[in-house]
Amino acid sequence: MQKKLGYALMTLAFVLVLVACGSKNNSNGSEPSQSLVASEELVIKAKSWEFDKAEYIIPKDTPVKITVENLDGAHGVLLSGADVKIRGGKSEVVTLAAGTYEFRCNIQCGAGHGKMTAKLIVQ
Ligand SMILES: [Cu+2]
Repeated sequence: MQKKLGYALMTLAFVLVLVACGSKNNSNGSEPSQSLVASEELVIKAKSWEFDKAEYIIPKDTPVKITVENLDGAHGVLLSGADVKIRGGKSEVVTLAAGTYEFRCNIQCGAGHGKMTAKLIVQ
């Protein structure tokens, strides 16, 4: 009788140890970090020698990911009135105050380089 009780207690202790260890696994509830995620996105397409639009519109005071895509040649965007420079093939997250920003190609890309201007309207 004594032996049986002892065995039962041993078994119970063993089960408790297993349960305690098993419950450790579910404690990694870490959420993905959200560092400067742009809520809006703008793609400016550049080719020789123009941008795909004369005017681009983005919301003010909002992080916007601006991507400059080269359709042909190598171009870039230099925004006047803001410290923003984006090379073709690259993206930049910018937050701008309301206003109209002129921009131009900032890479010497050939004969029509001087014509490569457009506007970014932030409103
Ligand atoms: Cu150019």
